[in-house]
Amino acid sequence: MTEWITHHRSIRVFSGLLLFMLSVTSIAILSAERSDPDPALQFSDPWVRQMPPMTRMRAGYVQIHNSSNEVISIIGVRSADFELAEIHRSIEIDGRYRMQLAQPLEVAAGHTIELKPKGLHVMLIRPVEPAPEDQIDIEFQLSNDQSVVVTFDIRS
Ligand SMILES: [Cu+2]
Repeated sequence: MTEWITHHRSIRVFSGLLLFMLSVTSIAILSAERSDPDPALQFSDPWVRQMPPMTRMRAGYVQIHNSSNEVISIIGVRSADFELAEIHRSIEIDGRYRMQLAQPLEVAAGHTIELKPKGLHVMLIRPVEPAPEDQIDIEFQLSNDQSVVVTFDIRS
């Protein structure tokens, strides 16, 4: 009888722990998808160039304005639709374009930077099947611990 009570108690402790772990997991998922309501950086005119479905890489473009009074850096980007996302800079060397990693990307206080063709871009690498057709959500992680989810339109 004593043994049964002990056993019963441990099940209750275990299910309590399981519930706790589940709620921590859901909080983590919610915060990963949540945009901060008043982010230091504002994103405008976000778009990704339409590519054939089999293309392994896409480029995203957007204007980024820093409305705060301090330097804010973009320290990471990610999208659930791609295995990997990075900010790159295209540079022309001897008439050929090459790309280099441009992270962290600093935006000076009060300034606007433009990610545009042949310049800075968000590189989206290896789409998760099925490849998105209309819109792509990209999350920007900022140096002030804010994160911003921006919906990019796919355009030709
Ligand atoms: Cu690139």
